[in-house]
Amino acid sequence: MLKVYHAPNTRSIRVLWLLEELGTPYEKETVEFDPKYLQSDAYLAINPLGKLPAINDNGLMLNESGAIVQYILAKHAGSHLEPKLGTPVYGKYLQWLHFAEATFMPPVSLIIQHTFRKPPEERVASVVTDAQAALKKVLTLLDKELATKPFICGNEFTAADIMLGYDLFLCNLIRVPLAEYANISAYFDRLSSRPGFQKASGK
Ligand SMILES: N[C@@H](CCC(=O)N[C@@H](CS)C(=O)NCC(=O)O)C(=O)O
Repeated sequence: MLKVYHAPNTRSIRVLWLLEELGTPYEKETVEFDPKYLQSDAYLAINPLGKLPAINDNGLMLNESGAIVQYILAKHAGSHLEPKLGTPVYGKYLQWLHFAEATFMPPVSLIIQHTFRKPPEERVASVVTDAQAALKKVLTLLDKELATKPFICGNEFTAADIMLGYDLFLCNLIRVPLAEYANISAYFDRLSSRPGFQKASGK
């Protein structure tokens, strides 16, 4: 059975949420989100980068959340969580799926690092200012996209919403003022009321 290594509030929420939406059985191992454990030989044997998430699917180890999401979906080809291959919306779906980690997350991670994680003497205020400006562009774009549709690909909830939903969960956690973006706020309410999200995020 597919095993997911998880820690609360981390990107492993994306994987658990996807599995919950698919209704597929899985095993969850909750690990300590502590550098000592993540850099231990025991955990580095699971993920050589010492990060979360990681999965073990019958000996196949993967550790990049977007790739894990695509891998699991490929095993559930034709599921309700992806638009049909070959349709124009499929291209948009892939773009949003990857936008979540490749474009949305970097400024969020920089804000977290330089506001909470690094020791105060290593925090750089201008990094935070620049990251906030980059994040504002991302949120403005997303808010505009969501003006006319309930989910990022239209009327149907897809795995791209799972990828983006985690980003918004994290924004909320670090008090990014999402209330300034009416469409995003309504979207996040829709996403976070789903039982799969609530189970995955421990809410
Ligand atoms: N691009 C990777 C990022 C993984 C990542 O940075 N995970 C964070 C938790 S959300 C982590 O484990 N951080 C621990 C560290 O960097 O020491 C993914 O999407 O899986």
